[in-house]
Amino acid sequence: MGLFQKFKDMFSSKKQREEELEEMLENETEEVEEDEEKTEEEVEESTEEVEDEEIEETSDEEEVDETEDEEFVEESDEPEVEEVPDEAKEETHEEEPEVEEEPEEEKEEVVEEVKVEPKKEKKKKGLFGFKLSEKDKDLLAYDKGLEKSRKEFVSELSILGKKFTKVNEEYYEELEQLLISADIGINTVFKFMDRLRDRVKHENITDTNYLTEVIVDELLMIYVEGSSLTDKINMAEEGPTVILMVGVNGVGKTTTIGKLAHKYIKEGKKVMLIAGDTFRAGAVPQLEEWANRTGALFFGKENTDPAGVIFDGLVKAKEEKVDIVLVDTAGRLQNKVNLMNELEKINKVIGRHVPNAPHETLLIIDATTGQNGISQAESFKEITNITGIVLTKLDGTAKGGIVLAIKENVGIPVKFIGLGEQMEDLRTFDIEDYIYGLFKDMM
Ligand SMILES: Nc1nc2c(ncn2[C@@H]2O[C@H](COP(=O)(O)OP(=O)(O)OP(=O)(O)O)[C@@H](O)[C@H]2O)c(=O)[nH]1
Ligand SMILES: [Mg+2]
Repeated sequence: MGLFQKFKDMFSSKKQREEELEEMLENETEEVEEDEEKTEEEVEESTEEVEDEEIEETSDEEEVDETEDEEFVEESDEPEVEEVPDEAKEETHEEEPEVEEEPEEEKEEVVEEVKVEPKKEKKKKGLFGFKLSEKDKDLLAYDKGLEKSRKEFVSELSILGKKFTKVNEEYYEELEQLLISADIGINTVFKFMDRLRDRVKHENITDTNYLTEVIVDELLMIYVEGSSLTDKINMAEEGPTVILMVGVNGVGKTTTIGKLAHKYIKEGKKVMLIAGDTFRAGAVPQLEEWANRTGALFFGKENTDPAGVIFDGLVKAKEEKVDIVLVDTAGRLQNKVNLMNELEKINKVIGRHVPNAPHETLLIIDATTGQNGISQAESFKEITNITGIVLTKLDGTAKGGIVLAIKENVGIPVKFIGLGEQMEDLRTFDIEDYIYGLFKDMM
């Protein structure tokens, strides 16, 4: 069975690793539960342990309160506990509802109560904490982010195979509907159905269960076919790499910039965010907040000309020897000519300042908008030179088939996918992980 079998074999190691991870997760949860039953000293010990790990893990999450008293911390070895001067106690009570009474003699007890907190943190973080390799994180992020598509589309497909005992017209009609509702794109679906009918005739297939495998095989063929499109990000050989983000309102441009900043900073790069969306109220501070959260440099001014801000930002980026500049833009497509002119101006400014820049122009598409997203991609392609697509909010849709439609209709590589709202939830698009995330229940 062609590709299907090949993938099945190829994925056996992924499956095995996934099982290992699941087992680890189970153990981790048990471990935490056991922890909760530990005696007081044990709790104290384990808290120290967790804390060490926590400091590394959460240094960029601003969890450690810097206002706490150093002496007190040394004594109790517990950064989460703030010193409570007698006169300030009343106030603290309001902020910390768990701490009810706090006379001097009960302080010890209170400290213990608060000390239990890092354990909860550990439980919540589970496998996404500090133990996993990037590859493991990919596997789990794809698994979780594609759950909706997998559960709906793929299980519907299996049900279809069971519902019909024979391949007939009615079966084809339901299958066609199913593919269309998964946002595979009408043209792709028609082509696919023609190919499938041919194959059924040719190989004389009558068994619908077997046909389900053939369908997956054919879908994989579309995914893989001619996949010479590169998903690599074009990096500058010298000076800053400039990445421009475009896309209509609310698709996730600013969030994606935050996620990319986090990714590159983790890789040791110096990153600057430039707020080229100077018009929408709140857009500039929103980006600045991402800069603060990720530790990126920031450049932005409200109510000015975007090209001007980008110009000044790039001067600063060169001075500061920044490796990667991520430029946010306003998401307006109401007037195509205006948008085209503005992007042209922005591109000129960038190109004049940094040779061969922008190195990437990434179009952000919200996967939950389905075919609308495909039309946006087609429009933007006419307006400017899009070098890659970031498909966001895949975690919020059962229509994972949109990746296929983009490939067939737009012909621009998907370079990243968004699988959630957090910094960690951006993943480099990997066709194997994607296929596995979608079809693993059938493999
Ligand atoms: N579930 C989920 N939500 C996402 C993802 N990416 C972005 N979002 C959410 O989508 C919403 C819009 O994101 P923004 O980054 O503000 O979108 P934008 O394109 O910058 O919007 P404008 O600046 O208004 O044009 C926010 O609530 C994000 O948290 C994703 O991959 N998954
Ligand atoms: Mg924005």
